[in-house]
Amino acid sequence: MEQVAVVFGAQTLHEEDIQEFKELVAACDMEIVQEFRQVLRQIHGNTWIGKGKCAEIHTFLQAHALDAVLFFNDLSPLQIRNLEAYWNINVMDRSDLILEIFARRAKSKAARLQIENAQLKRQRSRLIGSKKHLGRQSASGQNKGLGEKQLELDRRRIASRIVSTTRELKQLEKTRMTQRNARLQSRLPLVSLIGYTNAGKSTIMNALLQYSNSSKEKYVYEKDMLFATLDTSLRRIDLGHQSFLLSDTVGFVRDLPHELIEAFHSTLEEACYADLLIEVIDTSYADYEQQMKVTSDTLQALHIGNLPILHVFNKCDQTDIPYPSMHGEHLFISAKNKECIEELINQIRLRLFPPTTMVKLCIPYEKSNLYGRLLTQAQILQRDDFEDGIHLEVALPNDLLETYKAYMH
Ligand SMILES: Nc1nc2c(ncn2[C@@H]2O[C@H](COP(=O)(O)OP(=O)(O)OP(=O)(O)O)[C@@H](O)[C@H]2O)c(=O)[nH]1
Ligand SMILES: [Mg+2]
Repeated sequence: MEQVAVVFGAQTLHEEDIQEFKELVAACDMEIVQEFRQVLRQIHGNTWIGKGKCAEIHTFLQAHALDAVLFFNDLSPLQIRNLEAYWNINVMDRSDLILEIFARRAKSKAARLQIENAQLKRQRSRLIGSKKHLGRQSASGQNKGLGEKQLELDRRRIASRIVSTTRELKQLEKTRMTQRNARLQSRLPLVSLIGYTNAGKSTIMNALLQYSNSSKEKYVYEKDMLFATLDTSLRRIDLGHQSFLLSDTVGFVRDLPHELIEAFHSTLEEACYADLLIEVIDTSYADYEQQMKVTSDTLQALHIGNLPILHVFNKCDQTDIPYPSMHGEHLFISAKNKECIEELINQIRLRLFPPTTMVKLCIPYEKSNLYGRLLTQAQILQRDDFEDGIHLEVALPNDLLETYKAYMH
């Protein structure tokens, strides 16, 4: 396991944000050996933190062999380069850390390519900065040819890899589009689980899979860890004669690196076609309202803020809130409780499937176009052909009862 030091430097430091950052470090499988904190009166352009703190960290690093220093905030390419040169160690900021979590643990080909692409773009922006830096160095006569040649080689390598990953991603997008069209033709409605990381999305997906008696191989990974899920999974949920598709995907976190929002866009595009979004909220977390704000801001950034949404306040077993209970569009549950999952299913059913009544119809053969229409509007449970026409047993949406009244028998 890599050993790292962490620097918390900001004008205000909130304990929950510090805790969340430590959980991100753990999700990247790194061990924090030392923490440094500094409440900054002002941000220092070259190094973010002050001179004295830089020197203190330098002394610490000389006495301890660490793998990296992580910053709680984002840094500019110049700040990273200055700090790396001073401390002679790998320096990562918050965005680097989040991208690294994905790079280490994402499994699907699309997710891996998206992250590689995002990381390459960050590397490129750092190289652009270092041109000036090397320029200054060469003016004083140090390593002129060598540094510039290496820089040029790095730049070319990165540029060509960006081109090839972008091309591969486009190809994968085409495949996904074909799959999506097939799905749209299947006419199964799609429900997408979204929300802040660690809210319980995957746990809810597994509970719904269990409810619909799916085999255990279909279950997804759930764990008390930030970014436990890094790839999208799509599963079919069968409820007697009604079915829908359910997608589980990456959770959100505050201040996502913008390269990652871009990468999320294609991962989350499935959600753009959802008939219903289920936003899962960790109600046991003190500041869950802030997390809801992050989710709604991310949905806006992805242009899917206007889809129908059911808010599911999860983990009520760790609060005083009674559950299951429904208040407007807010459902309070615990994913670990069977009665709650039944109530969730009820709420999904109400939103996806209009209420129906079982009726028996007789459609004369000369009205076969009516039969064709019925196939798209209602669920046909039985068909028998008699002399006077097609006899059907149908689950008919209530708003169509009037239309087919003349054919009931
Ligand atoms: N007490 C309690 N724990 C829960 C509940 N729902 C989920 N958990 C736990 O919360 C942790 C996170 O659950 P996940 O389902 O992995 O969360 P997620 O939203 O998929 O998280 P990411 O994939 O990281 O975005 C797990 O340890 C679950 O067992 C609940 O209703 N009550
Ligand atoms: Mg998950």
